[in-house]
Amino acid sequence: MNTLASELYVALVALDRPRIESLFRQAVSRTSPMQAVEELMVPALILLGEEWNAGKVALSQIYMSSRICEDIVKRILPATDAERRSPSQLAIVVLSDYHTLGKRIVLSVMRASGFDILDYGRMEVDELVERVLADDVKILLISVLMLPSALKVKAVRAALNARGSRVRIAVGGAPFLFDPELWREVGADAMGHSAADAVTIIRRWKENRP
Ligand code: B12
Repeated sequence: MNTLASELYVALVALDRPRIESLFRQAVSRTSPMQAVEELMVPALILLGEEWNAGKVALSQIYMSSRICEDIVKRILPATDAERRSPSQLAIVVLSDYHTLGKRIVLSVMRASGFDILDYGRMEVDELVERVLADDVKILLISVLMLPSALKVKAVRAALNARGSRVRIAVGGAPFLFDPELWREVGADAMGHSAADAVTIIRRWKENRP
């Protein structure tokens, strides 16, 4: 897997779509689609972000390579069906920023694990609060990758508390990985490092464990 990961990184930097697809297929044949995403794609994208920080790759390369990854994820992980008929007490959202890949992966894994979950797409604080109240959501998953967006979770929590909602909030994404105490500071009830963590947290809460 390690060799595949470094080859994938090189292919992503070169925006070599056929090579990316073929490396990804090899990984899937060795493990599972989800493991290939978590163990191959996510680390490669994080490394790209670090290289961008260090001025070694351009934002356009990150943009294009993440679009290619998003296409692959769309094809290999279970489709997201926003129009579910039965009411759900679970919802997921990207708060404020435009980094959507993490949410897509978490959503796919949740649905693949049998959870009926509403997909709110991308929302700002006020709209999110209204939707949570209108849908009577009991568990809200928030994905963010920018620090300013992470800090807005505080406003979501405060507005929901003020309106009497007892929704439980789980958060995930880069700012919470960079600062392990941030999730508590913004008033979330849990933080997950991966899509698999989202499933563990929700199972725990559904069984009324803290
Ligand atoms: C790809 C990428 C982009 C793409 C996004 C494409 C897309 N459709 O998503 C593009 C090029 C558009 C982009 C733009 C920008 N980006 Co950007 N981007 C990244 C990068 C390299 C990878 C993100 C990614 O897709 N990772 C893969 C996904 C699958 O991982 P993930 O989201 O973390 O999700 C996983 C876990 O965190 C977890 N998870 C996620 N959500 C949740 C939720 C719950 C409840 C749970 C339990 C788990 C969970 O499960 C997922 C699967 O494992 C990161 C680097 C990094 N370290 O994250 C920078 C990064 C997030 N970007 C950054 C910045 C600054 C920007 C820009 C401002 C750049 C600019 N100057 O314009 C813009 C802003 C866009 C905006 N307003 O939102 C910074 C943010 C810094 C900060 N602290 O705020 C980062 C951290 C780069 C860096 N090191 O500086 N970016």
